Amino acid sequence: MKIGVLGNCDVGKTSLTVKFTRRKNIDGVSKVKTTGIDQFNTGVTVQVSKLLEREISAAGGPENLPFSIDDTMIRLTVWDTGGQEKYNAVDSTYVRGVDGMVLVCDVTRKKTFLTIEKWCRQVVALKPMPVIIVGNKCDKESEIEVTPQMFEELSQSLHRKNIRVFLTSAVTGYNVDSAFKHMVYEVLHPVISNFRNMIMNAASDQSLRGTDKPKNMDFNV
Ligand SMILES: Nc1nc2c(ncn2[C@@H]2O[C@H](COP(=O)(O)OP(=O)(O)O)[C@@H](O)[C@H]2O)c(=O)[nH]1
Ligand SMILES: [Mg+2]
Repeated sequence: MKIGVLGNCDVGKTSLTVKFTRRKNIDGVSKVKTTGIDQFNTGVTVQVSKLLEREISAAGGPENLPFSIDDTMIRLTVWDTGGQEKYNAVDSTYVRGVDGMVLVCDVTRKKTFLTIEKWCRQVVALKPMPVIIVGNKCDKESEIEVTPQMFEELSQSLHRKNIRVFLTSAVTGYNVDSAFKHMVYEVLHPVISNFRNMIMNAASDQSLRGTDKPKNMDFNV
C-alpha cells in the first residue's frame, strides 16, 4: 500500500512523515529540502487478521476457517513529495502510483490551504481514492489563519462525503498517528470488508455442513 503526502513547500510534509514513520526528532531532517519524491519505507505493517480478531473468534477461531489470513500483511509506504507547487498540476505518475492521498496545508498560511482544494480535485479526477486533509502546525496557536470552519466548508464543497480533516502538529506529535492511521484504514476498508464477508460465509457454511472444509486459499492484498 502506498500513501502519498502532498502540499505546498514548508507545510510540514517531511516532518509529519518522519514523525509517523520513524518517530525521530524532526529537527535536522526537516531542514533538508525535499526535491522530487522521497520514499519513506515505514516498516509499518498492518496485520489484517488482527483487525478481524472479533470476527475470527466469532467464527470459532482461525482453525475453523477454510483459509488462512494470519500471514497476510500489508506494507505501508509513505511517499513524500517536494517541489510540486512549482507546477500548476500534480504529477500524474505519482498520483496514479498511490492508494490514498494525505493533502497537507499549514494552518498559519492561508495560501497553502487554498492550494489543497485545487489539488484535491485534480487528484481524485486522476484516480478515485481515499483522501484526507491535514492542517499542520496547529501548535502555533497565535498565528492560525485557517479556522476549523474553513476546513469544514472545504470538506463540504468537495462533495466527498468521507473526506476527513485532521489538525496536527509534527512538533508535538498531536493527531499525527490518528491522521495516518485513518488514511490506512480507509484504504484497507474494502479489503477488510471482503475478508469479513468471507469469514462470515465460512462460518455459516460450516454450521450447515459440519466439518466439511474447503482447501486453503492464498490472498494477495
Ligand atoms: N511549529 C511547527 N513547525 C513545524 C511543524 N511541522 C513542520 N514544521 C517546521 O516547518 C518547516 C518545514 O517543514 P518540512 O517538513 O520540511 O516541510 P515540507 O517542505 O512540507 O516537507 C521546518 O522548519 C519544520 O521544522 C509543526 O507542526 N509545527
Ligand atoms: Mg519536504
